[in-house]
Amino acid sequence: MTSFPKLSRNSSRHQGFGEVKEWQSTANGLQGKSDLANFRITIYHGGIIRVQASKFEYFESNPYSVIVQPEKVEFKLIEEKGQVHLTTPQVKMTLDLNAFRLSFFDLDGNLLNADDSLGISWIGSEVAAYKEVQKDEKFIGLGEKTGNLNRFGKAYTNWNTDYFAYGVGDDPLYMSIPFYMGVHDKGAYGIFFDNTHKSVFNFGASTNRFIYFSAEDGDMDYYFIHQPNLAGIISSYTWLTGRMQMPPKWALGYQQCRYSYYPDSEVYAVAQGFRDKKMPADVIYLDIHHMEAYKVFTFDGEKFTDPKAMISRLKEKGFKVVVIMDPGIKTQKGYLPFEEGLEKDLFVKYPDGKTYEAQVWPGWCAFPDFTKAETRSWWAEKMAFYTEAGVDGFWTDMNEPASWGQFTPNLIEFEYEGEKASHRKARNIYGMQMARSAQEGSAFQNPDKRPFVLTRSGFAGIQRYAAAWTGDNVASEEHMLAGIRLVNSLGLSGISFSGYDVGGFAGEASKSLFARWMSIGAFAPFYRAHSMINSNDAEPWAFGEETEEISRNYMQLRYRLLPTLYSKFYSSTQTGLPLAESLAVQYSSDQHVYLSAFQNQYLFCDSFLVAPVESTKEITKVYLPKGEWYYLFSDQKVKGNQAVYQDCPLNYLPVYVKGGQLFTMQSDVEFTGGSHDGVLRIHVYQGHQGSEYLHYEDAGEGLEYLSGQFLKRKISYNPSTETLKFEASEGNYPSEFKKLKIYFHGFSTESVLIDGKKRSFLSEDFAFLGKLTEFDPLPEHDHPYFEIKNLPYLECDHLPEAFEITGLN
Ligand code: NBV
Repeated sequence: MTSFPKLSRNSSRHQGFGEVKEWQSTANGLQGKSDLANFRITIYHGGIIRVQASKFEYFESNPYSVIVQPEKVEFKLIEEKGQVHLTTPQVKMTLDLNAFRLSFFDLDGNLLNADDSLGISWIGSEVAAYKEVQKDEKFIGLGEKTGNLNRFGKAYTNWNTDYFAYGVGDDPLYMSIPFYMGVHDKGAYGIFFDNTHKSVFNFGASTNRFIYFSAEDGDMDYYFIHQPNLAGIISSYTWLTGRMQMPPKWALGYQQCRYSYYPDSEVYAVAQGFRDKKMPADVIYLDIHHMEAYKVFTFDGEKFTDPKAMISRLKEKGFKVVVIMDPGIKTQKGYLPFEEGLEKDLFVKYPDGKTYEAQVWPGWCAFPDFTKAETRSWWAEKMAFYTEAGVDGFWTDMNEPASWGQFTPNLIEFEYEGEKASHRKARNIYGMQMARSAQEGSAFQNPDKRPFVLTRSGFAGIQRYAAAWTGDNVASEEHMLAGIRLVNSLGLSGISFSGYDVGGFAGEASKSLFARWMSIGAFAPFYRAHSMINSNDAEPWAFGEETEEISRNYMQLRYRLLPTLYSKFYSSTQTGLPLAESLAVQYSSDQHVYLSAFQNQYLFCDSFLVAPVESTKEITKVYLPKGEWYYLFSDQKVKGNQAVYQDCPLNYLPVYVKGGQLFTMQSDVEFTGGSHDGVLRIHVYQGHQGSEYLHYEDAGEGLEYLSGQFLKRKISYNPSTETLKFEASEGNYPSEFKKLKIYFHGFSTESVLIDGKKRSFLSEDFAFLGKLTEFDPLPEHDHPYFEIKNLPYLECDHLPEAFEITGLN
């Protein structure tokens, strides 16, 4: 197809796509052109249609985010009265030929999404798609964006930015995920705008006509996704952009960070602190002071005289070590990484070939061009420096990339997989490619181990390479809640493994704020406390006894829940669905979930409804969607579809369990690899809607699970047949749990049949959290304590064969 750029002297005016002058069907869609531009529509699978439009002959595409090719799909194309109708097994699309206007419908003819009459258009190089707003439409997602769950009325920019101590409404932050979902009465859909330039999503700020998304340059290139529900849309989005790989189990444990722990004696002391205080923990971080003059791939020889010995001593205590890696390479003669990078031509350059330099921690630095395969392999080789010392995980920071002045000149050049691109196109992808290099480096150095990478910056698809944290938050109540919304929003956007700096990075947390943050963090996919240089100590024992005991309680609860967490992480690697899931996913048509009073609530690991609340509140309102709910700590049963008042004393975070669900627990351990008592506790909750739970085990590290060394077993509770069914175990990994102890919550029967044989329940008093020591002699200051009295249970062997428990009512 030939079409040429239409250059105009007056490029600041809007140029519409114009009338489609010709079109043809293709193997998986159609393509055509107007006087101004070309378009191509490609069916990726029944529910995914890609829309591309360009003023140039070739369509540009992002080589980094989408990892699949279009599937073969049966479709119909008809031209009728100036419109082309495309029908796939899941969506109908109409293209208005006189103005290139697209509308998407479900197969029943319900309108899901339609272009405004301004359609796809340009202002100079800026390209935009203008869309109608449907009645009561909600807009959710867009990854690491502050603000409300429903983004209607606000505009957001995607431009990866280092933003120390950002405000809870500020934008943009470190990571860009140009994917959102629209939800309204007629259905839901997702749009992934696959353009790495600076982009804008305006959901109705300063206009009542439309919403739009636009990019400074590049093509219009978006994927329209339709599925019957939001979970299906998120799964489709992660089918396109990939899913998290199974992390090592230790990464699910508690992690302690500080800017910075040094020297080595302090690192030991902190690690030992956890063991002495009987607080389970798995990871300790080395922030930038581990380096000599902040130079990556060095250790400060005075602060860390023998890093290898230090790390091996920490390992004996059950700790893993994660080190920070910043991209900036000091431009110092004789510093090998700099010399090598220059010699091998691995750095970002000015267009005239000179090395681009900017200042960061080490002083003037060069920046590895991670959009170049050679640079990624070189970085992977360099990482031997850390892995040989025994380092287990990698933390990529400052990879927006950040530099003093925070204003990178746009003309600098990146390889962009051979295409060559300026900073305008490469910035948003840079951090993701650094995280990729870290993951590939970890795998290259330790081919038998699962990598763990934590990243600050990223773009769509980052979930394939790294976990994410929300950067430099502040020790305040509003930040604690804002972090939850950020994590929930990341989950809506394909990034399951994320968290925030518990306690707040900048500023000082009060005792109560820290305690509450530790409780909420126990219900975050990534659980790490971190704090800033020159601030007070912020380990969980640094805030006095009450905070210490509350923190310990929730850390222990997290570790006892590891069988659930690990199983749900596995499921998320298969489905792409979040571990911390905004209520909007399962209850998208319930208006309450979008209200500011309830928008922070989320389901954690499918079973737990967490209602985060400030530490200053004693009572809060919780919205319980339809169904039955149990207050976790007392088993009190509450009907759904209503808001309830819930006491929230500092030692009890409002958490409810959804009726009909089940989850698994183990006995206390010191760290994820520590030994437990070999009994898998299963908690089943009576409800009208049952559930299916996939129990998953493997060695926790290593890759043997990919060749059969796993154990998978479906456990399902069916209230209509009153059955709890254990399907036969699959896989070759022998269970760590030899016995089962099954707790029955909310059931009235006193006995059941196991494979037809009658078994009477035993019972015990059960508590999810320990009792706090009463430090205050006045009884009115006592902390509440909840115990579930006479909780019925049964014990049996954990045999791999299928069996059934019946008579559950
Ligand atoms: O490496 C120091 C910090 C780090 O602790 C923090 O988590 C990052 O977000 N880093 C930013 C650079 C300086 C922050 C003031």
